Amino acid sequence: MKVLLLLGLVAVALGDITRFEGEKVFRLKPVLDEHVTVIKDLAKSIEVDFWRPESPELLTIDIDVDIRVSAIYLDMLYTILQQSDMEHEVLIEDLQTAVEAQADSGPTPRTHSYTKYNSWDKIQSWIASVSSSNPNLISRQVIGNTYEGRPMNVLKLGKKSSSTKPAIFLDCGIHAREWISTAFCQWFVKEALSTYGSDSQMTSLLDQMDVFVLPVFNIDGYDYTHKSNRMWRKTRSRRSGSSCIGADPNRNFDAGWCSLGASSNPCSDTFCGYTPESEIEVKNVAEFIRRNKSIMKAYITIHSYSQLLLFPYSYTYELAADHSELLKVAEGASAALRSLYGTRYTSGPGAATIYPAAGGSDDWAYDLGVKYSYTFELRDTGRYGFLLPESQIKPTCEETMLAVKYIAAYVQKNLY
Ligand code: DDK
Ligand code: ZN
Ligand code: ZN
Repeated sequence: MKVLLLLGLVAVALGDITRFEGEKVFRLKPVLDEHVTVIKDLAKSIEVDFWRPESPELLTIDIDVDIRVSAIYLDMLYTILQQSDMEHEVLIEDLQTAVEAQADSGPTPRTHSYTKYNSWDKIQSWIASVSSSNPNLISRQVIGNTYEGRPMNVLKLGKKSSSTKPAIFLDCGIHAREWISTAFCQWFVKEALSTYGSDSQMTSLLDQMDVFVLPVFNIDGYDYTHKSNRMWRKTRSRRSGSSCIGADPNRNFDAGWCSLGASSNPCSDTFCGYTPESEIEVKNVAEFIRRNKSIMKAYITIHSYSQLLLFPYSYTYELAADHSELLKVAEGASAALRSLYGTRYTSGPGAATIYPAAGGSDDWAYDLGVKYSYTFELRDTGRYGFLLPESQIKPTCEETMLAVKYIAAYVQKNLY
């Protein structure tokens, strides 16, 4: 009894972190309608965490499905796979081992590092110091607080000017568990500050335009992935009437809201929220972009994983009015990205390239009038999934910089 009590106290003190011993990540290959039904039924009877696509509503035939299943359900899964004769492979043998292998070995640095996955506390103090490092190039503003009350800082990068400049909005960390995304925004800020004046493209970009960077969109969720559950995706908002927490911020924008590829079930990982912009983080960003609508020329949002460069639409299969131009720029950006390490990206409109998904930030920004609207899905294609090792932060960010700079240069060239 005393031991139990003690263990309980220790767990509370440590903040009860979810462990993943014996859990596996599978890639299933449904090639028959029956296979799709089998996976959907499975999701109803046992707990399945969908990694790609990110919820059972999004399943279709001939598209690989990555799922996480806990140890207690493995026997059942194997039986079902055998009975239905569905091809599959194991991507991650033991998730807890993979979680632990994600961080580089060696001591954890006390300070912020561009080649580590930093906690929110470290990112917050980094925001404070980096934003006061060079007043001629960077400033910050708070666009509102998260559900749990954390301030959402937007960093404005660009040569100080008395006139208002055309701008690009870049956000990272809409989804909590996509840690490589959050790492990229920090990398972008570092590169902008350190290459201004030496890199002619960066210099001209920041002379002519401002880049607004939101380093972590879903701060509450991100903090939760560090302290409690590495696999959390959504916000952390609560409502009386449901015991399930959070909504998917990338289903909560007012763009064909909750019509397609989103769930109205508060317990789903793709829950669209109770109303458009019900999530305060989404509302804060939408209001900031609406307020600055006249200067916003591009919107870029960073996710993982799948190596895709997507553009509108995702809420409909219809092609965007600017489809051919958006595709041309995406293909140029993907080629630039590939030139560094050979990493291959696929580009195309969201609905046809990944899956239909209404309520996304890119579709919303595009319909508002921000023509160059892009969603990146960074490395990898499933070997590590969300648990991309820290050793890949540098190469991933370097190659992604080339694509983002390609888009920015194109936008800049077509300003007037
Ligand atoms: O939100 C998603 O499910 C993925 C990133 Se994890 C992107 C879907 C396509 C863009 C949505 N407008
Ligand atoms: Zn995402
Ligand atoms: Zn993703």
